[in-house]
Amino acid sequence: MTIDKLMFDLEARHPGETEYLQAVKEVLISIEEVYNQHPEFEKAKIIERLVEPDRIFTFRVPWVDDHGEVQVNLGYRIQFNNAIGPYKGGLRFHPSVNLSILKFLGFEQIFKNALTTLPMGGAKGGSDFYIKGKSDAEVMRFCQAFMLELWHNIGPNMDVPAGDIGVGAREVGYLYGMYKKLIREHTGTITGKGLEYGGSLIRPEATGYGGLYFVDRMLHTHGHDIKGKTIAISGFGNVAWGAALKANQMGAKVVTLSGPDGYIYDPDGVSGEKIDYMLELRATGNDEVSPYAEQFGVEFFEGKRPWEQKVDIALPCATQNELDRKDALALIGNNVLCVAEISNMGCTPGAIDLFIEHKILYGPGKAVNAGGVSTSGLEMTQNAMHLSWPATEVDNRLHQIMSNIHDQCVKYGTQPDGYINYMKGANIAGFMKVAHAMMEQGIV
Ligand code: 2IT
Repeated sequence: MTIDKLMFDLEARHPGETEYLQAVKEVLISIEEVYNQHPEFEKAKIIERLVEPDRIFTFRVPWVDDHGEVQVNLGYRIQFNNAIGPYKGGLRFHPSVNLSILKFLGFEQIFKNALTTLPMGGAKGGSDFYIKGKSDAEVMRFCQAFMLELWHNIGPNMDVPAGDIGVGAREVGYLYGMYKKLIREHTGTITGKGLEYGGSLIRPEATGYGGLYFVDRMLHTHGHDIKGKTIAISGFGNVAWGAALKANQMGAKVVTLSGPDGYIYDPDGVSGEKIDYMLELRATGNDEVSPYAEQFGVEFFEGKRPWEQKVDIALPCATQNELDRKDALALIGNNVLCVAEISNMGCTPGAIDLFIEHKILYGPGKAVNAGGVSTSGLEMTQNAMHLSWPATEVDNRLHQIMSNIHDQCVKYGTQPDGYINYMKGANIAGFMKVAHAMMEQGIV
């Protein structure tokens, strides 16, 4: 494989899809060496097949707002790869959503899902619909219109969507309600469902919990204890919430949260009622963090990112490329111990290069945030068995899965000098599983 040639061809075919090209390039660099040790992969054009989705659906989503006006959004579902299980991955509703972003997310999802050890292929979907400022009735009508197009192409053994940014329990409920009405079956076709109709305990917390289990393992492996460490978290949603809850349980202190408006610094720690407050505020459709500063009398830094604060651990929990070279330099200058992405592709390639160069413990999203989709996989298992597990059962399994992912990263990512390159480890471990599955199933 020649990365330059592959990337050149891919760019010519998909001009301007920067996030997608970024995600592919990162994986190619990581796997180059092992790939070239397997001439059979090259012969079967594994890479050329893996980088193109199996299929992409794009559709128009017309709906009527509360003023009687017709609105038109775009909807997408990208079924990327189902070599190891049914297509699986979230739906993102956000104005930034475009084909490039969903293709990067779908591509990452293939390897993430492979790392979980559960039988799930990779997919992603969503819309440029913005939840902010919409009434409950508008959100419902939009979700129903979205599902009216999508339902033909999903199913419990075909493709199982879930939430992502802008798609939480409420949206999943409306999407599932319409799906069920159309198909006239109650199956586990969407995960992140409410507990009363097939959802799994721990699923709402799972991404954040899993992220902290992973960070705990990273620190432990390097002789550190998470207890007493200070943590900068970005974001203010479901992922940040679960991460803050678990960080507190583990005896660490979360000192920042952020939104599109800026970040807050809370030296006493985001804990207790403050964590509940964050969820309540989000439930009102607000994604800004400045109300927290007013409510609890802490400092608000308008238009800034939390990475300028001195902390032991940095956890991007918001969106892609939210931590760049400049942020990485600030963190390194402040002697950061560990940076772990709970968001997808939270760090830019330049930032990652710096962390690796400075031998900082760096955990990539596809490993660190895999707890969310893992618990979705456990929801699928429970639905297929027509039962629901108690919280401890789900949490224990989540714990085990995250430890296992950590150990796969160590196995494939330990460098000759002993430094663990978690990015390389995660990419190689995920890739090898998918590549072997593809090899055994022929040219399809
Ligand atoms: O990025 C992700 O892994 C998710 N948004 C969760 C996907 C899922 O199917 O639970």
